[in-house]
Amino acid sequence: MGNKNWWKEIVVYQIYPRSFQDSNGDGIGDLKGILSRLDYLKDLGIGAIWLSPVCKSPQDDNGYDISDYQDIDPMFGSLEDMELLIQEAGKRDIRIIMDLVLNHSSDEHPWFKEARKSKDNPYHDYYVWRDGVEGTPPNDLGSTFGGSAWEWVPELGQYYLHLFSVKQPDLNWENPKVRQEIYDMIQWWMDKGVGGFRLDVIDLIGKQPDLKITGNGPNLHQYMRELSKETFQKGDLLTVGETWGATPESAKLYSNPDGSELSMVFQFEHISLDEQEGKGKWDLQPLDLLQLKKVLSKWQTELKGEAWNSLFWNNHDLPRIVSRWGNDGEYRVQSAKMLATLLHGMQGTPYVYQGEELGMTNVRYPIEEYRDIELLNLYKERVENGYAEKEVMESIYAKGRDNARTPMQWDASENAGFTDGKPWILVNPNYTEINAEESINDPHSIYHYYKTLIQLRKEHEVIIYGDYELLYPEDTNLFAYTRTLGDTKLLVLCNFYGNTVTFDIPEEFGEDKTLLISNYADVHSENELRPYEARMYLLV
Ligand code: TEU
Ligand code: CA
Repeated sequence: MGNKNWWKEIVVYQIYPRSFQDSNGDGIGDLKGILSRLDYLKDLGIGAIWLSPVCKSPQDDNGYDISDYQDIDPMFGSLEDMELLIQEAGKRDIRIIMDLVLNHSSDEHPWFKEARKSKDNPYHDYYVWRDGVEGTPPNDLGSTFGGSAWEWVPELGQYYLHLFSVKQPDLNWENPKVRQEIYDMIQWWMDKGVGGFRLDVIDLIGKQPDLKITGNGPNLHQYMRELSKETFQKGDLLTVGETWGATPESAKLYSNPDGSELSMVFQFEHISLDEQEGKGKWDLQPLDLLQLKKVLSKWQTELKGEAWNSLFWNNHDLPRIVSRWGNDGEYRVQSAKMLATLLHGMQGTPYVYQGEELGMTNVRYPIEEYRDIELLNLYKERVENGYAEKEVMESIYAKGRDNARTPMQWDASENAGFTDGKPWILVNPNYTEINAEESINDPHSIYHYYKTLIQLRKEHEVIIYGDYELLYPEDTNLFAYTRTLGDTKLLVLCNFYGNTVTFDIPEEFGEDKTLLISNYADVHSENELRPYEARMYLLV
């Protein structure tokens, strides 16, 4: 594959291994399970798989707490299984993108076990420590998972920093030894033939905790450039950073076309639009479509020619988009297809999260059936602070990360074909109607719609490289835009809601246009869109 822009032209599929396919009956997905589903992924047409972490981990944060970066956790399989997966995926023109968690390790990593032994241990400064007095943390920095970001270690008389769980101590990127260990580890994975890396919360590695700076620290891009030069630039990789604080300006550094940092980043500005101003993910407000149009269009136009977008609605941390911003009841199929059309018509590399192609939905479980540390900590914190349990549960139903982590729904057999054991988390009860087998057998399913969108991207360069222009910016129901590449134009029309809307189709899309895809069987009227109706036209 000599095409240096291959990562701009493919669609990536994210697998959350724990919930994808179990092969040995322990109720937990594993690498052999993924191997058994490679032909399903090949048929879908994707070009790379982003694997959430499978390295050795005590699983405090489901693998985002790594205790050995160069070995596979036995619950997922072995290094040989990983090497076989890389090889078998490669035979199907699918690259494997590893999830690198470099901001923190597990507290069970040998480095941290050494570091906490004494202040003069050679590994002590692999982490972030501050002298202190018990009960008086260095400052009020908080952990994303609740409580203080500082944990007291009595035998040292010091606190260590953990921006996530207590079992996820932050690595000290100011220490060149830490950086070199990381570069050596990445090179080791590159030598095994991985096709790229997803970099967990990479915008935090420049943190200055004494100044209470966490994201976008002053040395961040210096570290990014060194990391890229010492590793990624020595290969032909897709590299994507998770950067919650990215702006179009910083994205032009992260994904500079000169390759000095990464291929692209996940920015989350659109994802935060249904949060109450300054309150965070659990305090909800309805999405304002005009805001969504403004934000997504800004990212389309401001990166043009200077950086590259990722395109996503879902991942393992986010609720299912058809429940969040679609209609997972009467119009589940139409709205899931509309959301897919809206995203896959844009410029950038699209990411499909496992089950998104089936229109999998959120769940509403009793609290004891949830597993995610983030939402369980939230529940405890808010109920203890007097929030009505019903209100807390509504936040969890809407935004809890376990919405994305219920097992992949393969068929209507017990546990949706995910496991013949007891699943680590309940399967969504709607698996009898929503599953891959049913979708593959239904030519009008969301699955076949995704397959067509992925194929259209391969067939029409305008979808990959065309310039974006938003239409009807003030329309509060219609999200429509064009893409232009030379004489070729694409028109994407999406009715974002469940009422019928009328509009005037742009004159230039008069007669000789071609309908590429639609989520209704017919075109009732060119200047009308039925509930959640989406259409993509080509003009050459
Ligand atoms: O996520 C970073 C992060 O801040 C979000 O997960 C956060 O939990 C937010 O509430 C999501 O809605 C990354 C990984 O994707 C996540 O799974 C890990 O838990 C986290 O980092 C720590 O490694
Ligand atoms: Ca298993």
